[in-house]
Amino acid sequence: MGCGPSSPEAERTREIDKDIKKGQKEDNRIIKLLLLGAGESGKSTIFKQMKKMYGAQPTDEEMVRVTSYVRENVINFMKALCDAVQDFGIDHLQSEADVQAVNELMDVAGPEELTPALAEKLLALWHSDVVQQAWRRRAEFQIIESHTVFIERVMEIADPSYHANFEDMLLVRIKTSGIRNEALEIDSQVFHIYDVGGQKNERRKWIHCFEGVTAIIFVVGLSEYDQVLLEDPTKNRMMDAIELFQEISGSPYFTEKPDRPATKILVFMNKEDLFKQKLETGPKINQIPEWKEDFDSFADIETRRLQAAGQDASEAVIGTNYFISKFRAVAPKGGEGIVFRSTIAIDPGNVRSVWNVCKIAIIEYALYELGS
Ligand SMILES: Nc1nc2c(ncn2[C@@H]2O[C@H](COP(=O)(O)OP(=O)(O)OP(=O)(O)O)[C@@H](O)[C@H]2O)c(=O)[nH]1
Ligand SMILES: [Mg+2]
Repeated sequence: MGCGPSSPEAERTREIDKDIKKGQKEDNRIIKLLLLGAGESGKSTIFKQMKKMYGAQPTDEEMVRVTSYVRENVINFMKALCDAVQDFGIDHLQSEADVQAVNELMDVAGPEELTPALAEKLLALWHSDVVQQAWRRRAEFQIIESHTVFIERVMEIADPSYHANFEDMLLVRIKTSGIRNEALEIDSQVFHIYDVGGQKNERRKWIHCFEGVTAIIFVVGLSEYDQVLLEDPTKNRMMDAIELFQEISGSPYFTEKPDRPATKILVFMNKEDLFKQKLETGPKINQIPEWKEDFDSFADIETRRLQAAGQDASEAVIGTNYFISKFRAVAPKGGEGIVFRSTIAIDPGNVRSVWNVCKIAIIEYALYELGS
């Protein structure tokens, strides 16, 4: 090896090396963010909020689709309740008008059949004693809990002039199948955000987006501590989320390696609004078989800790901290470095304020830890 003037070949090699390095640097500047979590936890709702915040507005075509889905969601909501009334054997309490309304509803084949006349009957049915009895036992069957908002507004939704707005778009339930992604510019950084389907049969597809991930937002349905999976009625949803989190947080794709640091993990304890409502009116955490063994002892210690620190020791805070402790316990190094936040994905103000803090953590992590 000499130190003399470089040959044209050596010069070209140097140029190519420089180009590769530049390309790698530019690639590194792209922040790859995955939204992971079980089905119905709220991933797509957060994805929609992010797209809206950073300029990707829903198209007219999408809103027409949402309008139709809202109508379908409200029909499915009432059908699920009527099925439950029958399954629970509480139909003997029904009035003749209720029986007719149920029969009419069960014949409805599509969203276009939701007429104002049917809507009126559905609203009366929803407020009837029998349906409310079934509603109180909703953990025993599958229903989208947030769709009380739709049934209360069914007269407006059934009106031919109804067009869904962005709030409705956040509330609507459309199951994700496969992987969606969107490139968004956030604070001068390019984020590639991935939204995946969370039901069990969707999870095997996730691996296709596991390379080169900067950060993961793992979404948990906090209010689902008393519910079972749609795809497996023997499995408690919160327990499934904890087991899934154990797999993800310990996956070799995301843990630290000699040539790269670990993927940044944030956990959104979502559906805080439904969680608080459920703690007031539904079963308590210590009544659920999966949690009753150690919840009370955790709550005792946690209450004393929070009170001594002069902090909010409400049932919701203690419940949230209890589940956070379960997630930490299954993560590597006791969940060190993992950020937990309570969220309400259907509330734009809430998501914006939580995201404003989280995005800084992600960008700083990408810039300093990953050295891009
Ligand atoms: N009240 C309330 N409803 C929520 C919240 N987050 C999500 N939802 C509703 O819960 C339902 C499921 O949310 P999605 O965002 O579709 O859930 P997902 O995780 O994308 O589900 P998959 O696509 O099956 O994996 C929708 O009807 C949402 O509107 C929340 O914080 N509060
Ligand atoms: Mg989804």
